Amino acid sequence: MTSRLMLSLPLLALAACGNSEGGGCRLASDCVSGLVCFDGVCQTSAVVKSAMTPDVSELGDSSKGDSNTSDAVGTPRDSEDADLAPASPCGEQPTAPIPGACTASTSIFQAVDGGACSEPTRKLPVGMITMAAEYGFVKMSELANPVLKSGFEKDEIEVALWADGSVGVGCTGDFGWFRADGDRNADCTMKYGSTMFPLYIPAFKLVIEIHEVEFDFATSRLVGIVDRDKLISELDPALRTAATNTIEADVDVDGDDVPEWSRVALTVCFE
Ligand SMILES: [Ca+2]
Repeated sequence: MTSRLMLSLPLLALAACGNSEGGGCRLASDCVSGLVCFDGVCQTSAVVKSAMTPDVSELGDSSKGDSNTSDAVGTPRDSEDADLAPASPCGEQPTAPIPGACTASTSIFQAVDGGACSEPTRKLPVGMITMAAEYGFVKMSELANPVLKSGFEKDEIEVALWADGSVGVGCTGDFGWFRADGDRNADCTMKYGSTMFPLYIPAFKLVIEIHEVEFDFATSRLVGIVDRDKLISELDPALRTAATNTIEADVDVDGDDVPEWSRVALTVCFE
């Protein structure tokens, strides 16, 4: 009992003081009152808010931005192949067409009562994610992309596709998205599956759940929708107003003609 108390006292003292501006942090509570923990550093909310509010003139200048993200990158030199297989901006991917060699799913992600779960046919780690400047996340993509890039470079983001049978262009095996082994439930079913994608943003220490996901193996493009109110409510309180101004609602999910969710498009590249 005594030793526990002695251990916890210095921790309490740390929490009460907190780091000043520029100091390291994991959570807002690691910083002194009034500062926000962003990208591992205690910062004033004004600094973070300005980072979340991109210069509108910059957005205007890149008027080709929208078409760039999906089309220009894959501009084919070989126009004959282009119609058959749209190029992925990721380059060569492990999910390219398998000529006549698709193996079927064996239902390894179906619920099993008390048995051991079968290993996936393949696990494909994601090597990079880029958020498109499209839909409700046009402004957010400018902030998110540098964070995603450094997150992958520092191995802070782990997400993989687990396959049951052959997946990729032309094959119809089953698959799901996994951040860790724990994303497979005890009965062998999947926490996220193929229709939900867990997008971890290291600077926010937050997993954004993307719903109604569709992933195109040929173009590496993933599109889905995000519960905007839930996302904003999970953010550090100091960032909520800025996020409200940054993420636009563009999808009406309950049919009252007022949009409340936000569509997002990602390019998801495997290693
Ligand atoms: Ca609505």
